[in-house]
Amino acid sequence: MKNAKMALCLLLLILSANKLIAEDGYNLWLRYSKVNDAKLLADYRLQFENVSIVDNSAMRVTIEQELGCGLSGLLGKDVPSSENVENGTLIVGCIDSLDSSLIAGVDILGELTSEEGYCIYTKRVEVGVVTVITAKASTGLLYGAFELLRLIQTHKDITNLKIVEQPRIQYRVVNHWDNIDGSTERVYSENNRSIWWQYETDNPEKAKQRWCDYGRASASVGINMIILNNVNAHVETLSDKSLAHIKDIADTLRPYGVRVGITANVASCLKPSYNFRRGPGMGELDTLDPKDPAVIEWWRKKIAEIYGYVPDFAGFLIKAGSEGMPGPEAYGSTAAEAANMYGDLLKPYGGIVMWRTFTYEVDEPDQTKRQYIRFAPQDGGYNLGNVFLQNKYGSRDFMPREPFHPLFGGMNKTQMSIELQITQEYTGHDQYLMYWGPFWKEIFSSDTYAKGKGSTVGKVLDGTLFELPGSQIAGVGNVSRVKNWTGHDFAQANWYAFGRLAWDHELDASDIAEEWVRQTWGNDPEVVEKLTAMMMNSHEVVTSFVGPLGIAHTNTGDSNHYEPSPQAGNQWQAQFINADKDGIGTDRSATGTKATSQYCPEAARIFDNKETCPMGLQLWFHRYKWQDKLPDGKSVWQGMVDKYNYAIEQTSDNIVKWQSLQGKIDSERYERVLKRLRAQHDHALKFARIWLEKFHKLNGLPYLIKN
Ligand code: GCW
Repeated sequence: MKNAKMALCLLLLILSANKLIAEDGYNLWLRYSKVNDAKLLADYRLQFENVSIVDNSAMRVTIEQELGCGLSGLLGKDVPSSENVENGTLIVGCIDSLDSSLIAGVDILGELTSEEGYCIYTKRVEVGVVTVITAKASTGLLYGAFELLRLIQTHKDITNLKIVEQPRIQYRVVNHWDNIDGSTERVYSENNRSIWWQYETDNPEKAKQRWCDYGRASASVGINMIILNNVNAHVETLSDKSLAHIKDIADTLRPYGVRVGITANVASCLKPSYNFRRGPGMGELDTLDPKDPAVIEWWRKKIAEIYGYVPDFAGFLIKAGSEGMPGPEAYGSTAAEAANMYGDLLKPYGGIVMWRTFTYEVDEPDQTKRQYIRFAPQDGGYNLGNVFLQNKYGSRDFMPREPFHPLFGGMNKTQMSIELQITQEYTGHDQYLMYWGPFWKEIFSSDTYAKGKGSTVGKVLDGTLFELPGSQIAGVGNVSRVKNWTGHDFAQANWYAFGRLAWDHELDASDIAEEWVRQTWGNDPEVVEKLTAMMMNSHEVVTSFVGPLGIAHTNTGDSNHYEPSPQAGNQWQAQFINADKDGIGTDRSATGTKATSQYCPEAARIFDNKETCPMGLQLWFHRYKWQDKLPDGKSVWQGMVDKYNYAIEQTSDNIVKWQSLQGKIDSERYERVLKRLRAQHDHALKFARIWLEKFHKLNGLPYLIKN
C-alpha cells in the first residue's frame, strides 16, 4: 500500500509540471496539484522545508504519508522528514510530547477539550519560525494535517496561523445502504455496486486501495464512523464469514480514525424456519422480544463475538418495525426497550446504538404525524448515554424540501441524531448538479423554540440545548465502484459538505462550496466564482421543478424516484401534492390535519400562518385555491408556473456558465459534467411539461413554458 501511495505522489509531482492534467475524479478533493501562483508557491516552500513528526502511535504512518504526499504535490518538491527543528520545520505532535519551547505562551491550547480537536499555529523559536500542529491525541494530529493541506490547496495566507478547531458532534457517521451481495439501495452513481461487499472477490488489491482512499477522504473532512450495510439488513451480515470480512475493512480504516459499525436485523436470533424481510433467522429462538432473557443472551454472545473480530466496533444502526423489517412492537415491546437492550450490551465495549425513527406503521391519516406519535411518548426512555434516536431531517422521507422533523425539540431527554441524505434519491440521482449545503444549513438553523428563541436544530443535535452528553449525525452515502466514486463529479461535494458540517454545523455553506471548488477544480477566480454560484443556487433550482412551493413526491410514480410521474391513485401524491380542480396543497395547519401542533407553539404559529410560513413550504402546510394569492402577491398558479420557468432558465444558464470554463477544466471531467447539465436541463423541461399539463387539465388555467 505504501508503495502505491509513493507512486501516486511521484506521479503528482511529474504531472504537476503540466497545466491541465488528465483527471478522472478518483482523487476527489485531495488532488494536491502544484500551487500555480508563483509568489504563493515560493512562500509556502520557505515555510515548509521539512517535517518533524513527534508521535509513536499507530496513526503516525498515516500522518507521515498524508503530509508527505500532500506537501510534495502542492509544493512540487520533496519535503523531507527531519528529527531536528529548524527554521521552516513543520512540527506535528501531541501537546504532551512537544518540547516546552513550542507550547510556551500558546493560549489557544487551553481551549482544546476534544481528543479529536487540534491547534495549528506559527511560532518563533530560537532557530527561526516554525509551524506547529498539535492536539491531545493522534487523531487530532491527523485532522490538523488535513486542515493545513486544505489551507494550502485553497491558497490561503498561512504565514501567521492561530487555529483551534474541534468537532461539535461526537459521532459523524456515513450510512452505506449497501447489501452484502454487492448491490446497493439508492446509490445512483453510474456503477452502483458496493465498494464494501463482494468487491475484493473481483480484485482484492483494488478493494483495499479503495478502502484506504475512502479512509483518507473521510479523515480529511472528519468523518469518524461508517455503517457498512443497508438499513434493510440481511441476517447474514452477522455470520462468521461476514464478520471476518468486516474485520478486514475495520483494520484498513482504523489508521484513518474511522470506526465501522453495521445495521443489525433484530430478528437474527430467530430460528431458520422463520422467514422475514432479509431473513431467515440464524438463531434458535422463537422470539425477538428484548425483554426475553434468551434473546438478551443471544445478543450478548453475538456482540462478544463481533468484538473478538473488531475491538473498536462502533455499534448498531437499527431499522425495525418499518417497511417490512421486523420490530419489537410485534412482540409486545417498545422501540426504547429494544434499543436499551442493545445499548446495555454494547456499552461495556464502547459501542453505540442508532435507532431509526423512520416508521410509518401508525394509525394516523397524515403520514407526517406518525413518527412523532410513535416516539414522542417514549422521551426519557432512551437514557443509557450510548443510545441515539436517528431521525430523517423531516417527518416524511428525504423530500427535496421538508420542514424540520418535529421530534427535534419534541424529545428533550433523548439524544437526537439527524439522518441527512448525501445521495440524491428524490433529487435527481447522479444526474443533477445539486449541492445539499444550503438546505442542510436551513435545517440546522431552523428554530424549534423548545427553550425559547434560538433553540435551533443544530443545538439539539450537538447536545448543547438540552445538555445531553452524546451527539451523533448521519448521512446516507453516495459512493460506489465507479472510478470517480459518485458518478456526477459535483456529487462529491455532498460527501465533502456532510463531513464538514458534521464537524461544525455552524460553518457557512458557501464557504464550504468554495473550498471544495478550489480543491476539486482549481483556484482560478473565474472557476471559483462561477462554480460556487452554481452550487449555491442548485438546491433552489431543483426544488423549483421537483418540489415547487413545497409539494413533494412529483417523481414518485414508480419506485425509481426520478422521472416526473403523475399517477392516478398514488398515495404519496394524494398527500403531498393533493391537486384537484379547485386547488393544490394539504392543510396541515391548525385548521387541517394539525400536524403543526407537534411543534412547539411558537414554531407552530409560524407554520400555521401563511404570511410567516416559509415560501418553500407553503403547499406542504397549506391548501390553496389555484387563484388564491401567495404572500408575495402572486396567485399560486402563477407562482407555480414561474418556479418551473425559473428552473428551466437556470439549468440552461448553468450549461452556458460551464461551457465558458472550457479550457480551464480537464476534458474528462468537463465532458462528464456537461452531459449531466444537459440532462438536468432536459429534465427540468420534462417536469414542467408533464406537471403543468397535468395541473392545467385539472384547473383549465393557461400557462407558458419559456424555453
Ligand atoms: O423511502 C425509503 C427508501 C428506501 C429506504 C427507506 C429507509 C433503505 O425508498 O429505499 O430503505 O426509505 O430509509 O429506510
